[in-house]
Amino acid sequence: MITKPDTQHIRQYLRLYLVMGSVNCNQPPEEVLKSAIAGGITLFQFREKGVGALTGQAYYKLAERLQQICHTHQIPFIVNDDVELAIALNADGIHVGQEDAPADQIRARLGDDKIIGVSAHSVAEARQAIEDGADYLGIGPIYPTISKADAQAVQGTSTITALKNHHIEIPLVGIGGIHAGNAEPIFTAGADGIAVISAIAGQTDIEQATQQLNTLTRRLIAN
Ligand code: TZP
Ligand code: MG
Repeated sequence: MITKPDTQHIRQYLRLYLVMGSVNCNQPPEEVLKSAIAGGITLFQFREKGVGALTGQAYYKLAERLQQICHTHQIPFIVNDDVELAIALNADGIHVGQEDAPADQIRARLGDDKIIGVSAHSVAEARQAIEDGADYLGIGPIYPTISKADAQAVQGTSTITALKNHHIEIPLVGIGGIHAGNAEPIFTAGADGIAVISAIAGQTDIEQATQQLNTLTRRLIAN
């Protein structure tokens, strides 16, 4: 476990955010995560969802192993949706959607020292999440994605731009169909980072793909 980062550090953690579970991997997830860390990811979310997702003890054990790898390399370990798992593992944080409990209720269960991310698709949803105490917002899908069956409509960078126009200053990460060739507009619009599944987990050479995104996002964030 890490101590809860302040807002500026959360921005830095969001720069290159790997989201994945076993379903997204063509190699053992532990190997995918180790290679991605070697390539330079800054944050990790365990998202075990979709056809063939692990359940029960296998789900829990995988989460535990991935958390251990994150811990060794001081990468914060975020759990997707599952408050019970986040509590059981004493994870560094959780990421929830609009269909999940609001951030204030989750905070009451997890404690003040945890990172809470919320998916938001509009200025209204963003304002509510901020009021509820979210630490960062996930915005997407930016581009078409094959990794989320129930994804909302593709929005490009319009929501990020709208949030910035409303002077909403919470850390933001874009997600959905992002790869090295289309990441730039997301940073230009004002996001602090990109969250990806297939652009890392779906690649043959995970470390090299991550390195490319690492170099690119470092450059884009500096501009
Ligand atoms: N939420 C919105 S799009 C998405 C999630 C979890 C999937 C992102 O996966 P990919 O492969 O990077 O498009
Ligand atoms: Mg959810």
